[in-house]
Amino acid sequence: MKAVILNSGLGHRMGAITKEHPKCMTEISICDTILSRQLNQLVSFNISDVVITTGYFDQILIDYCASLHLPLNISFVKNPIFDSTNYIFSIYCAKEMLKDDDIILMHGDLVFENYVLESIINSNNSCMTVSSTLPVPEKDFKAVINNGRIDKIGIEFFENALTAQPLYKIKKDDWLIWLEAIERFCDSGNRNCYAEKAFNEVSDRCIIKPLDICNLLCSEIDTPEDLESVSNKLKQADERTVYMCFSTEYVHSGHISIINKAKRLGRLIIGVLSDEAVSSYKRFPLIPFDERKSLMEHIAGVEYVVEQKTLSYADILRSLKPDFVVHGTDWCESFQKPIRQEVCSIIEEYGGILVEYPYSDDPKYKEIDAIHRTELSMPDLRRGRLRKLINMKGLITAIEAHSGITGLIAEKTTILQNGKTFQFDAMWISSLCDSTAKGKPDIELVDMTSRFRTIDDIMEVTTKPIIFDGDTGGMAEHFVYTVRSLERMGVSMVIIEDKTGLKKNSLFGTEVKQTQDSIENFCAKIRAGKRAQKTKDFMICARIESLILEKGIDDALKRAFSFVDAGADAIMIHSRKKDPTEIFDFIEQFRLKDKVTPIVLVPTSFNDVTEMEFKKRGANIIIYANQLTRSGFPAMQKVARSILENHRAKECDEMCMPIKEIINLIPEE
Ligand code: SPV
Ligand code: MG
Repeated sequence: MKAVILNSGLGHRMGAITKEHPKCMTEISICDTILSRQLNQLVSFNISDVVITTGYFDQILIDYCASLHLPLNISFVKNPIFDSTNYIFSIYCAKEMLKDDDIILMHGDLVFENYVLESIINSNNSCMTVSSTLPVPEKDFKAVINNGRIDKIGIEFFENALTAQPLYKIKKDDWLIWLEAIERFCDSGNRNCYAEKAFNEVSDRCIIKPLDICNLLCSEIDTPEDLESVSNKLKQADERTVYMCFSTEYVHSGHISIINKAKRLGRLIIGVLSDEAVSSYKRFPLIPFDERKSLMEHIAGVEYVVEQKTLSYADILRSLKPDFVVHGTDWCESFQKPIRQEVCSIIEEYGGILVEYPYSDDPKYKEIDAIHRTELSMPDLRRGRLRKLINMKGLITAIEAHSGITGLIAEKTTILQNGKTFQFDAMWISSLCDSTAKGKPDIELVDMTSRFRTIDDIMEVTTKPIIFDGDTGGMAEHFVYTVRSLERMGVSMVIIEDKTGLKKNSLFGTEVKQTQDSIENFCAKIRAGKRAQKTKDFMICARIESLILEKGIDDALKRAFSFVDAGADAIMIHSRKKDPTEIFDFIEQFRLKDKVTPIVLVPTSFNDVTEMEFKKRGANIIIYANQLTRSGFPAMQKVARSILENHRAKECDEMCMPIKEIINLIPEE
């Protein structure tokens, strides 16, 4: 693309200002003339070929351009009869240079802001800037618009006309038509009119669309009064703010490229997503908020950095009211679509503009992302993340996983609700579900080697922290080996229950024979486990079965305090009652004495209590212990029955996940 700047005119209406130099060299701010600003703008949009038509003070103009030392390839074409012709003839003089490319055509006295130039450059069709919000001028250029395209351009038309500025992008094919008309005009001696007069004769073939820039700055300077008003408008335009939000932990060339584009539009404010917001929709950030913020603060041209606490932009946009919000086009189709819609409606409230740049899906960026994912799944990083999440969020959630595929469901399921995203924070490797998947009863029959195999399957395809259901922990002498193995694998927490003998699932309660271990024995097991562990991240959680075995709250509390004294990093209190009262009472009384030890709950029975309520009362980990298993198997039974009943699979097809979705869930690399 080539730029053409028409600078042959006299600019006599500027009076003394243009006594010693052409109009385009008029200063419009402390650092710019009209021309230096235009040329710098072209440089910032990577347009390097420029044709400037000259006339009046041509050598001064040429020397001035050289003095700017810009990386531009400028060709100067002098209109030898500039004082007796109009710019139609200047274009005619330059015609041979203008036949091989799309062009950006502008008058030399035009001042416009970067977003206007960007919109022109990015337009897919030939276009001219018009404004639907500014009053239609008496004397200046107007464009007559019919059926979404420009029919006529001139000062004399009023019907269906909008105010228009001579800033165009003309695609090569359209330009050759217009240029031919210009040639015809000039060859027949018609050299003293606007070049647009020639366009008006071919507008049925040269398709130029109006590009509505509303109130953005794009004005010509014809008089000293124009100069004052445009300079003032320019000051306002220079104050425009741009907002972009990042969750990234590293900055690559793709980020720098979009930041540079955003900076062109105004003063760039960067929002950095809080750790909580990042982990709610993506994954736990390896680099904490403060470091990510500082990373952004050190990028040249970033005005300042703010924390964005939710994925939703609502609060931040309402408080900052940026003129532009910049984002990659990737959110048009991703689960962030509703976030985008919300941004659009909020900025509409105050007249902001959403600017979207193509999202770079360069494989090298995907590679960096994959490396990060791999890092997150490494034992050391995965293990420590549970504690960090509890500290960060106060209350975290875990869902059961018993295989690679259920692990992927736990890993990837994300929902967007009221501008916030929700994911499970961790995975629970339930003894009940692990046994059930193997068709075995939950009586510690599935041995540790097999249970570890399940963990390995899940770990291989996920990154989230793992809480392992260690049943009774077995004998203390065995438990120490379990602790070390789990720790080595990168499991974050083991929960062992204070039962002994043949363990039965707690949800059977007193319907089956279950024996609670003595406080002394169980404390000894906890101590042995704590002594055995090698890292400080690993957590041993003591699970108290007093309520399951109907021994009452006092027994549960006594055990809880003893287990914490023995070194338990967390306690789990279990109940199989629908009514949560005893759980609430336990938490209340436990918290009177112990404000810090995390409390774990498995609300399978008392399932009408919300996470918010548990958090308010002082719980820290909520485990959805068996819902994937309990929902998956009935669906399978139904499908199996349907095939038997119909002697074919057609009837059950609707109940089945499309193969494409399976492919989405399970990536190949
Ligand atoms: C499990 O999921 O295996 C548990 C929790 O231990 S519960 O089934 O509620 O006992
Ligand atoms: Mg269990």
